[in-house]
Amino acid sequence: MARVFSGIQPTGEIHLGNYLGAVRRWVATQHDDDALYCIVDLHALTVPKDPTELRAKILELAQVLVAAGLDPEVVTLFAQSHVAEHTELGWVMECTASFGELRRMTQFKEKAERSEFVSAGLFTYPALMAADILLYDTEKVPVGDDQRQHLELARDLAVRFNSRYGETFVVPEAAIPPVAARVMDLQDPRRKMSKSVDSPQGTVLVLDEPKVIERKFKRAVTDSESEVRYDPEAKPGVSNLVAILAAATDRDPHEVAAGYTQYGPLKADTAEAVIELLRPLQERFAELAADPAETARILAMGAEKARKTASATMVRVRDRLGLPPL
Ligand code: ATP
Ligand code: LTN
Repeated sequence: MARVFSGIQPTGEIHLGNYLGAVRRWVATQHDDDALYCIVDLHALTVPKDPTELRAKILELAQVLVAAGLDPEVVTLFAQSHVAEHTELGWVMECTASFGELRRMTQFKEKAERSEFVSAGLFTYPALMAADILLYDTEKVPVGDDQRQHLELARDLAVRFNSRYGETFVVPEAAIPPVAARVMDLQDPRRKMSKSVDSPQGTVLVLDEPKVIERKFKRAVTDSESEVRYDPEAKPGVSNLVAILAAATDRDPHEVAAGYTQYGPLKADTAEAVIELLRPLQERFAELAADPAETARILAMGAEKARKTASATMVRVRDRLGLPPL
């Protein structure tokens, strides 16, 4: 069984892009791999957050992940801040990465441009992400395409550390979905659906009520011609709808497109497929949300499992670096 690790930020609401691009695949492969899924709450602190809101978001995210079908008895589901080794190795990774390397990260450049206050943590974010991955001898990291550059850095840091101090870390591989798992915004289909961009009508949340989902799809931006075709370059809006319907019903997008001649029925069927896809998740979420103590127990159990591997890795790292043993 391959060791798998991935992370998701407890910021904003989980949307259809997170679900189709990441979470659904985590659920589908949970029995084939030895997987850890981490709610990266320390990464969320790179941008100032309201404490009450953050506390609620962490619980809600854990509940959504379990409601989506992740079984906390099968995978290790935990909060990053519960395992102190993440920050410890994060510092070591900051001392392994160069300033120039971090400065080249495109996510940093984009987020820094959009922000008034740019924290030092936003800059060193990829070093903490490398630590998350390397702590667990991770072989595969399932992420969306947007994380490719961060993963390359994690690999470079593992190789550099190993060559400076001797074999310590497994060098991880990215597992990026073969079919374009990049869900686009329904109002601006040239931009990916995102938690941190304000586009309430363009973002379908996994916890949206059926009526709301229906309305968002009905108002989705298409284009002036009326032909239905899967062609993301020339027809990004229509192709996004086709891709969502194809993903929701496990079909090929070209085959899906061939079944339609008008936008109206395509929108209606996509909305219905998404509503049906999310229905079981929404029902389970309602039960889990009613019992926050159970969610806290799940996270505590996950942290305990994660800590075992993480602390063994840190013993090795300290020894390699010449730091005194604990
Ligand atoms: P932000 O908008 O703040 O960057 P995000 O919506 O990208 O947040 P993350 O928590 O950073 O969400 O990512 C969780 C996972 O979801 C990652 O593996 C990421 O690659 C994937 N993901 C995010 N947005 C999309 C999308 N539109 N389509 C497919 N996958 C996505
Ligand atoms: N940077 C990622 C979240 C993340 C992550 C990780 C993903 C933090 N640590 C480790 C994979 C492995 C994001 O913004 N999606």
